[in-house]
Amino acid sequence: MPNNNPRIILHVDMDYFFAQCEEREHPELKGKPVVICVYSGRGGDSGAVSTSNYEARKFGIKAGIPISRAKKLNPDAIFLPVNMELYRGISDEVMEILRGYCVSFEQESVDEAFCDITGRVSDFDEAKLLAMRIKEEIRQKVGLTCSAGVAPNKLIAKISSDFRKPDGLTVVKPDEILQFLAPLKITDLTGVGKKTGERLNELGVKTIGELSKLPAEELIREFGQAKGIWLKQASQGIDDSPVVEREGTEQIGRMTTLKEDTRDLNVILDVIDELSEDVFRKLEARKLAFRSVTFVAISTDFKTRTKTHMLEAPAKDSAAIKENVHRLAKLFLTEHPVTLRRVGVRVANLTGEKGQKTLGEF
Ligand code: DGT
Ligand code: CA
Ligand code: CA
Repeated sequence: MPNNNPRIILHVDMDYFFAQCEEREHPELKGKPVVICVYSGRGGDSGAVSTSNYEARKFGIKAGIPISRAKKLNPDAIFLPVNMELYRGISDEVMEILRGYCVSFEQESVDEAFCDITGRVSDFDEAKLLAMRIKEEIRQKVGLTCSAGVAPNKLIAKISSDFRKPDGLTVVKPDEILQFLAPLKITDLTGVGKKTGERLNELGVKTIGELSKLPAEELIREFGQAKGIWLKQASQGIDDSPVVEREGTEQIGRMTTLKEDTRDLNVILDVIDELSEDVFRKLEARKLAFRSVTFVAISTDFKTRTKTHMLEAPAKDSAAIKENVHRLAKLFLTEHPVTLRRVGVRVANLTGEKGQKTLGEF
């Protein structure tokens, strides 16, 4: 592609992700301060805050602070333990939607992804409309808000998704990059950590604009060749890294809410057959095989549980999905005396046509 045709990259980051997942599962929490805690296992309140919703942030409760301190800041906040299964399930729902819109896709963490939408839209104005549509689809289908950034590369897309939060959308066109970056703090530059930030501050550099004016030689002297050059380029918004699927992260799944809460095996099997067909169609379209099959169950008490089976060899037929997920669902119901609200089917450990990993490594 000629250089005068800019890439168009979308970055999506879910708002106060773990806490927002809990709000979705427990609507009565909405409007109250919610704090998600990683308990250290040493008893009592020992441990740290993983994240908090915006109501809790008003009290100064944020990721990384000790739980005991959070409790002092607001003893009436709702404190919940991390429920990673729930967040992964919801993350899969979001990623599945995003994947549908992009030429290439890269999940960056449980709540973040890059989509290369070059060619899917003809310019940045169309890209903005697409980003709005994707945000709306996530809101309707998943029930969560997110913040998005659209820019000519991953670096600027990520910074712009963080620019207005929550529920934000920031578009930075190629000729707006320098003016967008100039006033931002150097630590807003993804990849510039606390230590580098402090060193740059000592050199009298506070903003990205100021950083971009330092001679490359000075940065190289200070930080070494690779990092010096990177800092010089990043401060000018230059980033050529491609959007590529990360190995092992890819899963294909479908979830649905049951018409009525039930633990009737036949009803559940009918629903998971339909979900399995959907999953199979997606695999078939991309000629992918899978090695693991997962049954996802969300019970009426809002707990998400999964059961996974690893196949001995990769499979690519719908029967292998259905048979395994049937067995897992039966097993699940015998093991758990619960009534189900939502169910899902998911396959993972995906491989390409010839059996190699979907990415790189042979
Ligand atoms: P945001 O994006 O500012 O609206 O808020 P979050 O909570 O989505 O923050 P983000 O995107 O940095 O992190 C996504 C999730 O990852 C977050 O909901 C909880 C988890 N997480 C973030 N920071 C920490 C941390 O320091 N420790 C642990 N255990 N989990 C974290
Ligand atoms: Ca987030
Ligand atoms: Ca994030």
